[in-house]
Parts: sequence; structure tokens; C-alpha cells
Amino acid sequence: MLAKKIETALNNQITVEAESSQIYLAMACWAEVKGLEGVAQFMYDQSNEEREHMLKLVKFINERGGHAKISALKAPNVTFGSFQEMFQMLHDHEILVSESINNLVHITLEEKDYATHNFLQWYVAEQIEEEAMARTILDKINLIGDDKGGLYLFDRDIQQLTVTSSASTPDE
Ligand code: OFO
Repeated sequence: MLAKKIETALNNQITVEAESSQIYLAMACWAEVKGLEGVAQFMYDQSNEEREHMLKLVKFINERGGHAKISALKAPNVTFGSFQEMFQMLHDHEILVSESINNLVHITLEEKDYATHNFLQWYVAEQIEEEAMARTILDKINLIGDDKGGLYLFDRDIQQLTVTSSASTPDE
């Protein structure tokens, strides 16, 4: 059985994951209309992953005797100054998500909820991977800057990253 405090904290995380999914969906759309198919596909995949993260939380809360609450979401940015800016936002957002997961883990220790603590370890590991990927991409795009040829090659390369990342995501 979930303590109220844990249930509320997990429900807040549902909102964080759902908003992440929307943010990345908006990024996918912007990349698509800008003609960067590889980036668009990468962001669609990221958006789907975030929805999976949200669903895992929904199922966990309901299975543990709580009630997963689906809330309204903040509207994401739909346009960006540049791809550099967009990937900087992605990177910064993942750092925020990691902080949010860390806070949740902290609450489970305070409340001595070891089952939820154990469940959250998957998210801790996932965030390490996502932060690393966001950093790798940001480093690359910062090197490219506004160079059109570089962006063209980057658009092709990022599809490889998509393959590696989805291959290493455990399916549950
Ligand atoms: Fe990338 O945020 Fe979910 O966990």
C-alpha cells in the first residue's frame, strides 16, 4: 500500500514524464517541418519513450493500491531559434527530470518505502543514459553550429543514435 505522500510524489512524476513526452513531440514536429528527418525521428522516439516512462508509473501506482491521476499539461515550446537551442533545451530538461527522480528517491527513503525505492532504480539508471545521450548530442551540435553541411550529416548520424538507444532500453 502506498503512503499518501508517496502517491502524490509519484503522481507529480507522471505529469513530469507526460510533459517530457509533449516537449519532445513538439521538437519532433519542428524538426520535421524544417526538413531534418533524422532529428524528427529521433525526437518522435524520445517522445514515445517518455510516454512509456509515464505508463510505468501509472501501472505501478494503481497496482500498489493508489490511484494514478492524469492531469492537465503545460503547453510546450513549438518553435526554436535553432537546432542548437532546441538540443540545449532537451539537455536542460533531462537534468530537471533527473533532479525530480532524485527527489522522489529521497522521499521513498524518508518514508521507508523500499518497494517504491526499488522500482525507482530503473528511472535512476535511465536518467544516467538519457543525460549522457543529451550531452553527446549537444557537444556535436555545438561543434557544427550553423554549418548547413554539418547539420545534414548530423541528421543522418542521429538515426544511428536512435538505434543504439532503443536497443539498450529494457522492454517491460
Ligand atoms: Fe527522460 O525522462 Fe523519463 O525518466
